[in-house]
Amino acid sequence: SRMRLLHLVVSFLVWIGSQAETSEDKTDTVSKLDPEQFSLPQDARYIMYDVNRGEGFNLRRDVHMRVAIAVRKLREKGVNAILVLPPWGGLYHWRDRKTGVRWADLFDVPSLNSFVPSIEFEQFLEVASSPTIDRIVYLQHFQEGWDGEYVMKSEKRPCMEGDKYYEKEDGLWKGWFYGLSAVRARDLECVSFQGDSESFAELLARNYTFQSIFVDRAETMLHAEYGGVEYWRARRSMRYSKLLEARAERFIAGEMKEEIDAQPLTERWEDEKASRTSKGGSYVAVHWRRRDFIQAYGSLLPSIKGTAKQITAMAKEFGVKKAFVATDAEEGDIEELRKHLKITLYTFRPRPDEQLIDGAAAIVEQIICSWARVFAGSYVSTFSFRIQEDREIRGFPVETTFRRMCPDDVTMHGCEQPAKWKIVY
Ligand SMILES: Nc1nc2c(ncn2[C@@H]2O[C@H](COP(=O)(O)OP(=O)(O)OP(=O)(O)O)[C@@H](O)[C@H]2O)c(=O)[nH]1
Ligand SMILES: *[C@@H]1O[C@H](CO)[C@@H](O)[C@H](O)[C@H]1NC(C)=O
Repeated sequence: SRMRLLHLVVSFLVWIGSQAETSEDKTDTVSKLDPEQFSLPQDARYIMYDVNRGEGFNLRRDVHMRVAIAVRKLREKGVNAILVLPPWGGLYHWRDRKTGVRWADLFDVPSLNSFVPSIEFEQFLEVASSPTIDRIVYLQHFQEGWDGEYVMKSEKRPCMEGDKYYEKEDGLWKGWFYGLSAVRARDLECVSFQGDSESFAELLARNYTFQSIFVDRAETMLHAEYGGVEYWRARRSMRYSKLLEARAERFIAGEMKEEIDAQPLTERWEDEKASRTSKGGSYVAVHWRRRDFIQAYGSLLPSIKGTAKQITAMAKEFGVKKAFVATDAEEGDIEELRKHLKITLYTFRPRPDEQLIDGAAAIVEQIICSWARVFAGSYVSTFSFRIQEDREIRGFPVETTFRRMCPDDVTMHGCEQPAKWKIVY
């Protein structure tokens, strides 16, 4: 554990060093730390969070950005706050039922760390003197609703439901801390909260002294500016793990025999520049969300035949003969789709010996979609939204990105196209 602690301190010094290099960058003064006045872990404040249990992976990524932005704002207020990355797991859509998945298995943690200091939960447990968190703050709504106008407010209130998820044992609170059974919390309080990452940072700075705090139902906190510069900075720092990027590249080159032909990522996300010149491989990509979405949105989604028709039309429009489909569909449905298509259909399925977890395979599919000549997503799917963002970051023309698959009967259901959340720098 001493070795690991040393490793953590070293990575922090590296991180501080990387901040120093960018000292000309006037927009990025927040994360700068003075190593003379800063020692680990004494004056650090650890912030961890969780999201409503039923929420899926890609909405959780969005909540992560809200929290990361809040932690940055807290640092601007002079608090040496460090974001603890919540292990992934217990997700409804992951059929392998994996828990305790580290962020490093899916994302580029050094990149996240250069937006706001971030450590894995297991590293937190190593630096913390005990696996006991100071306080759980359970965010809830105001029971009386929001009275017409939306104002930022927060107030400690009796728990409406928060205490049902925790149980007191030997004077400490027990609950779901990412499935790690030894973790406890000293205090639990419920806070009725109506506000964004800015007002949340204010609340933390003003009302709490803590060494470690666990914010439950973090999705209650809204974005201060959805689609604004800070949003995109957080999003750009959320790069995928290099291994998964490489896996997607191998698939495109090896299986699809295509070239990527997109603006390469710069070494650091901070150096990325606006561009609209990427062409992408000569294939169309579609996110074809099935399973629970069919129950939820039924007639707003295309049938299998309708899907084939739209893929064919899009391939024709862009003059390509290959299609990649990211999908959670049953194999039988994919086979049927293939029968309706004259062009070659590709799907990504990892080999068993690769030991790629469900969550990682899904990301590989997202990456492959993000490098296509054109992409069409599924209606209101956050999985699709994240692909659109990746294409914005990678410099694709807007008209190749913000599309969706339409229902068969457009005259009856319409086919409103997705909002164009264009990247801003
Ligand atoms: N491999 C793979 N998995 C997918 C695909 N679409 C959805 N999934 C899985 O299902 C999950 C979908 O949940 P989210 O990531 O929350 O996205 P969403 O489409 O908004 O779904 P909801 O959470 O149900 O609203 C993904 O994270 C994957 O685990 C796909 O095209 N390929
Ligand atoms: C935070 O502190 C202020 C001022 O002391 C108080 O009015 C407010 O109720 C507190 N909020 C919470 C959520 O504890």
